[in-house]
Amino acid sequence: MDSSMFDLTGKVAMITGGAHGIGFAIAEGMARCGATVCFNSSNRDSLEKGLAAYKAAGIDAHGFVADVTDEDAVNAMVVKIKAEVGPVDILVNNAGLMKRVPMLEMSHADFLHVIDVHVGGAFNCSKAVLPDMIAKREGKIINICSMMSELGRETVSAYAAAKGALKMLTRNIASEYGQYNIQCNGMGPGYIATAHTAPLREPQPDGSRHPFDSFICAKTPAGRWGDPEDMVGPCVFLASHASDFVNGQILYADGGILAYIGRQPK
Ligand code: GCO
Repeated sequence: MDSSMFDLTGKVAMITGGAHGIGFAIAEGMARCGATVCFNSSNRDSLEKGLAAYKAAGIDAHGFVADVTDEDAVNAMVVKIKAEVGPVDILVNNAGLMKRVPMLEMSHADFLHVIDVHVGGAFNCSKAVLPDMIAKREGKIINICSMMSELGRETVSAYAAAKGALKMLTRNIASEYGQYNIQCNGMGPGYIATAHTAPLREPQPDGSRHPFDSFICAKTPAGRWGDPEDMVGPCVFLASHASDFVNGQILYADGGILAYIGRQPK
């Protein structure tokens, strides 16, 4: 084995929700390691912004509008990718959304929608790409989990339920398809500085730090929020031959927050 074990040259990578944030960073990193990048957005406006961002980064990405909760749209997208680019070798189930609402104030419909995007979307996309991976006797599926796959906190009941379910879907895909040399693992970000977490970091009206910002930095050994770029190495590892005997695992790129009781207040 040598460094080529991390090389993704010749691989087709599909990153759902890859127009921005962590998904974009992962896709860009995989492109830098040789992969051809495909991504989807749920709407044309987000897709165009994503395509412009990839072009600005010097990456010739293939973009598609598809709602991951719509199985027919996902199947049509995967057929189109196979025809235009090639069969998907690496699937990153990244698409998701957040509704920070106390459970007692959340409707059943909103709860189910959060679950459907994170879990139903991963189910639909994995089901669409698995047949070609089985035929090739090779494939990588990476589910973007979360610290909320392990921990709860106020106002994120739907998101935590979804990320917990995604952890178990990861283990089940690994169990069902490992026999075909397909590896399905999760990557669990810690608290990452993106638009998704911007409301948790905004300075207070008096200019002081958001209490949650201070809280997370005290709970993270590194004393900082992660960057989307911190997610790239773990995902390239899970997408590459370097992880061919890693299956059903959740790799946390969280700065150590899950291992740490937290820094004593001064
Ligand atoms: C929140 C955050 C978290 C992080 C991430 C942690 O509201 O607590 O949005 O959910 O985004 O998922 O892994």
